[in-house]
Amino acid sequence: MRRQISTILLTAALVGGLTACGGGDEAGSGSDDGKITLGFSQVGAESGWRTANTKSIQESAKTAGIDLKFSDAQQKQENQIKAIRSFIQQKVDIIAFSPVVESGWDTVLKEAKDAKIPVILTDRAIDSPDTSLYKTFIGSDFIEEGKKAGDWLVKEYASSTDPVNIVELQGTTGSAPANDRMKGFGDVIATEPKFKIVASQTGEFTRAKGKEVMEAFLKSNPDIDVLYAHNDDMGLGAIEAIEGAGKKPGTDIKIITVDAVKDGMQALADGKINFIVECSPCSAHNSWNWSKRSTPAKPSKPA
Ligand code: GYE
Repeated sequence: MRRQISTILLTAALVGGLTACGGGDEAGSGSDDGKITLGFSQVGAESGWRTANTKSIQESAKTAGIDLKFSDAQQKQENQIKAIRSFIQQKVDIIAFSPVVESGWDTVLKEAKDAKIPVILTDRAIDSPDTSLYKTFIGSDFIEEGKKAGDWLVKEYASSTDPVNIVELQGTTGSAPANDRMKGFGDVIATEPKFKIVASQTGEFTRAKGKEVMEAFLKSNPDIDVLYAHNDDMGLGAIEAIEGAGKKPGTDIKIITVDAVKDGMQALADGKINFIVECSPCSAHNSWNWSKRSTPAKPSKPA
C-alpha cells in the first residue's frame, strides 16, 4: 500500500514538475522515446534507511515507466554537485536529489534553473531562501521526530528528580536530519533541568562510526543514563560498544533511535533499544504520511 502511494506521489510530483516547467522544447529532452528521464543523486549507502530508500526510488521509477539515471554520492556534496551538472549536460527532463547537507546548493541549482530543468528535493531539505530553485520538497519533518524522542524521555523519567545524563550520536554534520533531530529533542528536554547532554558528536549515520564514538563516550563519561542516536544504525553500533564495555544496552543505558529499519526493530524487540521514532523510507511522506506514529517500546505480535 505504502509503495503504491509512493509511486503515485512520485509520479505525480514528477509529471507535475514537468508540466509546471512549461512543456517540451523548453525542458531538457534526455530521450526521444516519450519516456521521462529522471536524474537522481542519492546521498550514499550509509544506513539501512538509505538502502531501503534507494530501492523504493528504483522500484517506483520502474513502475512509473521512468528512465532513471541514478548516481551515488558516497556522502560527499562535491559528488552530488558533479552528478547534478552531468544531469544538466545530459539534458534530463527532471532532476531529483536528497541533499547530503543543507547549505551550498544555490549555484548548481541556478544552473539547473537556467537550463529549465525542474528540481525536486527528496527526503532532505536545503536552507536556501530562494525557493524558486526547486519545484517541491517531499520528505519528513525531522524536528517533529526529535520532539517525539524527547517526549518519550520526559515521560520515561517523569517520576524521577535525579539528574539524567544523556549522550547524543548526531547524524551527518550539516545535514537536515542531524540539525533538526538535535533541535527537536533539545527543545523538549530543555524544559526540565534534570536532563543534561553530557556529550554530543557525529556518528555520520553509520554503524561503524556509531560504535567508535560510543566507545569514546563510555571512556570519558562513567555515568551515562541515556543514548539518543539520530538513526538506528548508529544505535546498533553503539550497542556493540556498550556490550563491549560490559554494560547492558536498554537497561544500564536506555537507547532512543530514529528510523525503524528491520535490525533496529529487532533490537527493540530484544529490549536493547527502548524507543524508536519511525521515519519511513518507502513512502513519499508528505505531511499526512510522515512519522506521526512512534513505535511502542515492545511491539505486539501481529494477530
Ligand atoms: O534517518 C538516516 C539516513 O535523511 C531521513 O538519512 C534520512 C536519514 C536517515 O542515513 O538513517
